[in-house]
Amino acid sequence: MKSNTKNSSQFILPKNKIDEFYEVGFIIIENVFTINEISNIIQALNRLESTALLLDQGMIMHNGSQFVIDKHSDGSTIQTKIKRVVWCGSAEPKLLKMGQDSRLMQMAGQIMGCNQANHIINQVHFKLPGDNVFFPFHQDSRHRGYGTNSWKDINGKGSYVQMVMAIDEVTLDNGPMLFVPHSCRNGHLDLPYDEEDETISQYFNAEDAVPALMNPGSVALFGPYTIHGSKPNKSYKPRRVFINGFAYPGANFRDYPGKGSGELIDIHTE
Ligand SMILES: O=C(O)CCC(=O)C(=O)O
Repeated sequence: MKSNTKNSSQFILPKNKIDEFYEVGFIIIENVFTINEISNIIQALNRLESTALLLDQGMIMHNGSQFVIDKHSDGSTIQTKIKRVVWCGSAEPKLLKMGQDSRLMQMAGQIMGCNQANHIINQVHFKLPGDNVFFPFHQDSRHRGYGTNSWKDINGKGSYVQMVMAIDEVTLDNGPMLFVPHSCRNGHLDLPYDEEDETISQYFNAEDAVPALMNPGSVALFGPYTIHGSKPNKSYKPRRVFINGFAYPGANFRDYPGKGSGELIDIHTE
């Protein structure tokens, strides 16, 4: 078990924000991280991107992180699409430290009502211009294995929180995350993970989804049942996000890829 020590002052979420998290399904907390901290994260992301260019395609374990990469040739050059880097903090320890920063951990504790949490997601999405990376509408409860032996909802409220930190400015053009307000109220729906599957429209109306526009350093928080997705980046600038996910102790039974993933972390409130 590890304790989060960095920046150990109290970071308090107002009660109305916690209520909004459970009622609307997502909240955005602005300016959680400073521009200096974001610059440090960018240096780590640049190194991960350079590494990805040298790796084969597929799901490649490298330095304890899983790089998910597509490569294709356009005739003369090889194009690399980095879909995600899972448990990125093994290859770049600074990202593990930032992912367990006390501001994130304290928000996780206040939302889930716990003083420890399992850190199960520590991931980067690059979404570079022209890479056509997108994420079909889904609930994270599917990825966590709700309804199977992989997950037990211990706190009766989903037992999970995902936090997406904006590294670049997130605009309407660069593929912002799209959240369907109040979709969390219906619990786990077992949605098909496929944009083409028309049965998905019986569960929600994609036109209701709202974009999460954020400045670098802001963090979007959402629960396991909130329906969300994102479209490709149509701009000329990257839309990188750094994602961390925390489970209520005892909720998760799945092993996630990455050296050290799933660690139980103590949450200090002062
Ligand atoms: O990076 C994105 O746009 C999608 C992220 C996402 O779907 C998630 O964090 O569950």
